[in-house]
Amino acid sequence: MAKKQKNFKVKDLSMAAAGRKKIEWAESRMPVLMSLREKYSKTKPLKGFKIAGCLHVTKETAVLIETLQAVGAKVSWSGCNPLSTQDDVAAALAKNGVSIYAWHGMSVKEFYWCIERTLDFKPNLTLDDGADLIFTIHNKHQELIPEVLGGTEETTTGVHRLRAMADAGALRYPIIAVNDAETKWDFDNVYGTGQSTLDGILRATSVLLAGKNIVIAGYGHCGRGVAMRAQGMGANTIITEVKPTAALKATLEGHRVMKMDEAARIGDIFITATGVEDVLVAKHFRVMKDGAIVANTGHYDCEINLKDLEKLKKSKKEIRSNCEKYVLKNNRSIYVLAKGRLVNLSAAEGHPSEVMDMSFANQFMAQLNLARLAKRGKRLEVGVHDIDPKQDQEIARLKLKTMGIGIDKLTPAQKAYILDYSAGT
Ligand code: 9W1
Repeated sequence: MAKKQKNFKVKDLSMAAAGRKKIEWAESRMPVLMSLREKYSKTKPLKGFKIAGCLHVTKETAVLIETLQAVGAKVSWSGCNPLSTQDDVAAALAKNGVSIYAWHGMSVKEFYWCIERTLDFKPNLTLDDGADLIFTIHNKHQELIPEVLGGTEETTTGVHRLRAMADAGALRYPIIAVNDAETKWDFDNVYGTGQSTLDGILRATSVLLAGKNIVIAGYGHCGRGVAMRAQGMGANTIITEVKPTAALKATLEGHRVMKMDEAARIGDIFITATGVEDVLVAKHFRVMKDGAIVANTGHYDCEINLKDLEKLKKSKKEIRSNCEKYVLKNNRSIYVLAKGRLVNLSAAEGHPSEVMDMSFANQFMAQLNLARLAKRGKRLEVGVHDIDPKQDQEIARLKLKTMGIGIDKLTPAQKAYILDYSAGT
């Protein structure tokens, strides 16, 4: 008798029970996605569809995957970052029949091997975070393209690259840009990063935030979220910026704004959230107070120039997990969290499940829309499409409902008033 081929590869299947507990916890915090699961598991609108996904294998992603399965889809999956896979979650998914290829710490070669394995069942829908799956299909497996009805993309970076690809005429199947939903990017960046960054700093240090001078470099969505939460914890927030309108906004939202050269002297905790390199360099480290803590929550790990700090140091040691103490030649100490990498991912658990609930509800609905069109014999035009704005509002409405919050409706008279241009003043 032929041996049944194993259709997954994970670190250790015996971790499945621990992973299952994490997934159960996430389910209890993701009511929108769970309500969509319940609603559509009766009609199973994804029956007959094969979805290949490439997205961080986390407890939240597991809730998305099992929702897709519950409404009839066959699913294969790989992680979109070699370091973001939670091995226990991957084990739980493998045990539950997902063709999953993901383990923490894989090599780049293994990363692409995993993506290819998720294509073995010839998917008709793709779900991406960073577009690697779409790129692999376009570059190495063009024979699959006629079968693919469309794909969805989770991130800003992925959407940028896909738009460039579409402009160059190289994109060959339609994509829905999940990132551009307001219930995705706005909530991820502001409330997701805001809380998880402070969470990471607290797990790595357990310091009191109240009364501290917390310097936040960058007042984009992420910086604004971090500043808002730090303020709420009783910190004295200081913002550094290069953009006049952002600096003005920060000022009017109750933060002090100053140059980094000045802030470096008075900060107790520094958090970079700019997206550019060399925000904190030698001249800043030299003047920092003894005991200053520095952390990064921007996408790249070059915002804090650790090479400069290495040159200034007398000694270095890990004093807590994710916390390294540098003693400088001037005898002052500076503590660097998570080696300058994203502190919210390294020292905490990424965005809270409640935030991922909305992002993944958008993913789910976008996949459903692609399938619905296909069943009517239609397909979106090849190109990058926005999320339906009605869907965006619907997800926000569902989220409010799960929180027990009711909102008002415009009366017909109010609607008419808005559209009336004859009244003037
Ligand atoms: N995405 N489920 C690490 C997350 C890595 C990660 C990354 C998230 C989620 C930013 C997506 C060690 C979760 C994710 C836990 C974790 C992301 C990179 C999520 C936040 C983004 C490069 N980017 N994200 N939860 N790793 O939180 O899917 O713990």
